[in-house]
Amino acid sequence: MALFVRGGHFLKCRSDITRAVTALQPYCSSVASGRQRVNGVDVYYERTGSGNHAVLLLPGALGSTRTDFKPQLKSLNKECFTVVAWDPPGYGQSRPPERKFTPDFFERDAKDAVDLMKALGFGKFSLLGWSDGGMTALIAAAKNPELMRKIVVWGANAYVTQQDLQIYEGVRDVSGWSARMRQPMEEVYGAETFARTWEAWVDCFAEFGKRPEGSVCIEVLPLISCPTLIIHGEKDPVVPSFHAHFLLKNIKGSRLHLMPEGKHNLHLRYADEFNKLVEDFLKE
Ligand code: TYC
Repeated sequence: MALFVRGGHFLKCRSDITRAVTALQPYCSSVASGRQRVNGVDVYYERTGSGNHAVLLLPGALGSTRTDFKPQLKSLNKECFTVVAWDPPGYGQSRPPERKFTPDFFERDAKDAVDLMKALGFGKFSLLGWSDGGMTALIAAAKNPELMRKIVVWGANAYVTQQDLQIYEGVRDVSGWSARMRQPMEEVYGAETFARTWEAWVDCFAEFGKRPEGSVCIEVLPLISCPTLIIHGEKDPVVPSFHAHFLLKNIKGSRLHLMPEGKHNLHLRYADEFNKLVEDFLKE
C-alpha cells in the first residue's frame, strides 16, 4: 500500500504512516494522500488527524476529495478524529475505471467505502456523506451495523419524485451551469468527460424514478441502528427539505438539524458551523 504526503514525501509501509504524518504536521499541510486497492480498483484517498475515532467523508455525485471536502480535511479536530476522504471508483482520482451508473451503483459504492476503511485497518468508524455520498452512507450503515459508530448525512434523499427529476433534467446540460459550478468539475474530468458522465448520472436517476416510490434506498432505512444526524439546508434548491423529514421519520432515533440559510453546499459555505455541529455529535 502506498501513502503520499502532500509535498512529495513518500511512505512505503503502513507501520510508518502514523509516525510520519504526525511528524510532518508542523512543517506542511498535515493531509496525506494515498491509494489502496479495493475490489479491483486503485482507490484514491486523503487522510488527516490521529484521533481514535475514524471518520470517512463521502462526496456527492461526481464529487471528489479535492472538490468537496477541503474545509473538513483542514479543520475537523485532528486529535479526536482520523479523517479519511475518498474518491469513489470512477470519480476524481480513482480513475480508471470510467464511472458506470448501473442500477446498483450506490450499493457498490457502499461496499467499496466499507472495504476501503477495513483495508486501511479501521475496526469501527463513522460516515459523513453529502448528497449522493449520504445515500451511500445510509446503505453502508444499514448493511454493516457492526462496523458503524455514527453517521451524518446532508443534502441526501432516499427516493426521487417527479419534482426531483425535473430539477435534474434542468441541469442535465452542463453548458448551462455557472462557471463557478462547472469549472472545478471540468478541471477534474475534462469538459467532455464531465458532460458525458453527468448526463449518465441524470439518466440513471430517471431510471430510479421508475421504481416503486422512486426508491433509491427506502427499504434499507429501517436497518440503520447507529446514531444518525441528518443536516439539511432549508434553501437547498436541488434537494427539497421533505427528503430530510422523510429520513428523520424512517431512521430510528435519528435527529434533524435544519440550517435556515443553508443551500446544497452548506458544509462549504458555513464550514465552521457545520464542522462544529458534526464534531459535537460525533463526540457525544
Ligand atoms: N444527489 C445529487 C448530488 O450528489 C444532488 C444534486 C443534483 C446536486 C443536481 C446538484 O445540480 C445538482 N450532487
